[in-house]
Amino acid sequence: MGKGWCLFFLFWPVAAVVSCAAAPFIGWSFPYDNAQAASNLGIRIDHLFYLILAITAAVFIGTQAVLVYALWRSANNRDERAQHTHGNHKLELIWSIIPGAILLFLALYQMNLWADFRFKNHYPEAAVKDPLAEVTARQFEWRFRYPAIGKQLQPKPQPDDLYTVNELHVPFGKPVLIQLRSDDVQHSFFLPALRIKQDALPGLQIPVWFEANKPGVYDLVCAELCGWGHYKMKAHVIVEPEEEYQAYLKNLTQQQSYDGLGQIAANENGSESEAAEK
Ligand SMILES: [Cu+2]
Repeated sequence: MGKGWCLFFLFWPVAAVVSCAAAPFIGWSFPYDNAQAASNLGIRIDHLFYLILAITAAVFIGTQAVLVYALWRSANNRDERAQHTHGNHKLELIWSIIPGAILLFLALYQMNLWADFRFKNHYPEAAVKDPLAEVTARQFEWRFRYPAIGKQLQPKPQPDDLYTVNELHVPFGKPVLIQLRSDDVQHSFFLPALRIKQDALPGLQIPVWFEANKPGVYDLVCAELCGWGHYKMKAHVIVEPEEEYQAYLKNLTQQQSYDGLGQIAANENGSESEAAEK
């Protein structure tokens, strides 16, 4: 193999490493502000991702360097013959034990995060006691049901529940829990900016908790191919301070109980927060 080919095979791993290293600076990395997750769990998940990325990057760079070295050496010395060996007990032990140890380390290292994320007995108590809303995925939209102000979310819909479609308001700085359901087929509740993803399964009510740590408007998308309209199953999650969230609920209550006569009672906070959204 000529030196040109050596350079060709050197170019691709270098291009891969450079583009990965540059990704966060040119917006190719995780979504939103400097690729930083908008939830506390999300930041921990990202740390885990970067740890695994660092380990795989070290292995990738090491193996590619050896490969290019071997190519370069054979290009320089055409007479040198490769040595054929068959089976090396020591080498096989080494390349079984090292990856095994790394996998074991990762498995143990991520256990706390996984438990905090997925085990119901690790969920924050306050959020479990007073769920924020019920989220129902259906072909092809997201429906949200909040309890009336001052009341708790009931498993069955109540006459004074508040409803919205494709817009979920969430206070930031405190853990919240939603009850996730599906009306028809399998969907997936995916908040990329918060690194939250949970399948919604017909017949099941699945609790999902998260703590948003930055105000903002974030995408909520369906991450499970659920039919022809899957692509348009997009909603927004508006993360805002607690007061604004309460004002929003107040406004929603007024709109929903409006009987069509006269004007909707003035609610300065509510109309203000609504205006701010637009
Ligand atoms: Cu879908």
